[in-house]
Amino acid sequence: MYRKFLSNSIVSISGRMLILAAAFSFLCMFHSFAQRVEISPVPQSVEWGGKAFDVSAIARGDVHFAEGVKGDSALKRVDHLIPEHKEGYYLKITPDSVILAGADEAGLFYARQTFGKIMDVREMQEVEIADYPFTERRGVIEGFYGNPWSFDDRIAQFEFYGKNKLNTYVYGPKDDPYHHSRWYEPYPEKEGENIRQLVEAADANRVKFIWAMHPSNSIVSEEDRRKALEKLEQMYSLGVRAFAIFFDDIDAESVADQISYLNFLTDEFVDKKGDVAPLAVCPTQYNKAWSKGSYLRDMGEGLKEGINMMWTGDGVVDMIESPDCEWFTARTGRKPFIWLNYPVNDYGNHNLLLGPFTGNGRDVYDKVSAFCANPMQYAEASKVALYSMADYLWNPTAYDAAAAWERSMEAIMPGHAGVFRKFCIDNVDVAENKHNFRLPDESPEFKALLDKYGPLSKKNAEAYAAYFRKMEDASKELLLFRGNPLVDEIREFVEYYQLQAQRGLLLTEIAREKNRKKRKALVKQYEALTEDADMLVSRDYKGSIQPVKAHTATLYVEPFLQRESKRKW
Ligand code: 14T
Repeated sequence: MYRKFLSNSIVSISGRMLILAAAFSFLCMFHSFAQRVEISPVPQSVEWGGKAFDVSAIARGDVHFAEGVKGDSALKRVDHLIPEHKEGYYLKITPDSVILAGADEAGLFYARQTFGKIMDVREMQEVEIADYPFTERRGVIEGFYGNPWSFDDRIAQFEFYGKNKLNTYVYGPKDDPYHHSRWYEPYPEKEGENIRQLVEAADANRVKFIWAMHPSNSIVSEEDRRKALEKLEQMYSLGVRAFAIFFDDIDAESVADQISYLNFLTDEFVDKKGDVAPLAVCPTQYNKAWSKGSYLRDMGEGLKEGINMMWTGDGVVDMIESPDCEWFTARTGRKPFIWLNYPVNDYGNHNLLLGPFTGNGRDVYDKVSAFCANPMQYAEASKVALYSMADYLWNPTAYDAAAAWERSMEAIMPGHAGVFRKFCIDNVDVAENKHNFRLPDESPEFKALLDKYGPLSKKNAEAYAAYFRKMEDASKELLLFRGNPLVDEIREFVEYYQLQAQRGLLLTEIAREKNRKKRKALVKQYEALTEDADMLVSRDYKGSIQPVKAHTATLYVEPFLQRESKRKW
């Protein structure tokens, strides 16, 4: 609407008038932009208009609301505008009305999510949105080794998934004994009750809760199968209506036994219940590098229709491109249920993975049956990657990794995006690991300093010091937060980062200190801080599966500190 005005006015006038018109339209533009909100995932189509109404108009009852799903009589006039896509919606705000029209119930839910975001500002703008997801099943697979997420972590996640239009959650933390090592034991009363509440919270956010069981090789005997049915029955009684079976990370697998087990559970449980979704399975050969013989073909051929097979891509930790999916589908006759091993860090858990979400193809959305990310045991910190992934899966053609990453900062640390961003930019890479998976875009500004100045000297010390001061400022501000779930979760990492900044500052002082004795004293201080940093341990509480030494900025900053501190000062 606004664009039209701008082009009309420019054609009809010229010279000085043009400048005036340009200035006027610039002001208008500024005004209208100020009230726009950034909607994430980025909708398929958005047309902003002029001012609609003040939020208080809603409370006064001055705004007419029409909400519903396709077919509802109240939505007759906009019926043809609702996208013909599952989970799609049409949303329109005019000066006196709001229309929220879903293609289905999920679509209406997402229309409300988008509207909730638009309501963030006091003065709302006219807008017309037609939106729907490209990828049908989008979400998270809690499938890592180490401390499982807590109940509160998961509740917060589901709310986050609702907001970011993710619709799937797979429960399969390796270190929940009732999932893996003692899969055959029923959840005790309290843990069971927690699952029930989680399923409810997932439902309330339109998230499908898939509970996974990892029976390893105990799948053949009559007793094993009876126990499996009993366990699934318990989970059903707690509200679970979708299940997965994991066979990853075991040896001596028998594909025939696995097939017969899954088909047995389908006949004896899924089909008998009638309201349970088809099973999903994580095969033992879950990536291309590990696949050999006829395993995948056999499984694809032998499994009952509708059973989805999980797949991590060309390797265990690898981004997904459409040829990877095609390779899989050619063998199994099924679209892969992607298990993306990012931002999981259980194979390199000293590092947090807080960089942009990149590397997956824009054209995989219709070549997968689902796309789920395995996150870090740090649930809040995982939101950095998950926010962007949600955007990528919803609207891959418009996906801009850098822009999504920037937006995520404000969504995750409202009001403090800048300091959190500083911490994130220095925590991208996962350091050396057995999968040879590296993320080279860490600390780009520090890298630029290294390229420009090389080793520390009296002359360049100030340039390096400026960088370390920014690190220190960011860590100080973050550490002030108490009771913030994100900062509390990663506190030891932020403390390490602060000490790292201070170590860097000490080195720059050393480089500038003329007095040898004073230099020696500063080196002592440096060593003391390094010892303090080495003692920082995350997940160091009673009952922790495994404590984790916290490291930060390991790609360029830490190696620089270690190199420089070893010089003869
Ligand atoms: F099932 C799979 F798709 C999968 O990825 N399984 C595990 C998973 O639980 C873990 O979080 C992930 C990342 O470390 O990798 C798989 O676990 C492994 C992978 C290995 F290559 C465990 C040991 C390995 F040597």
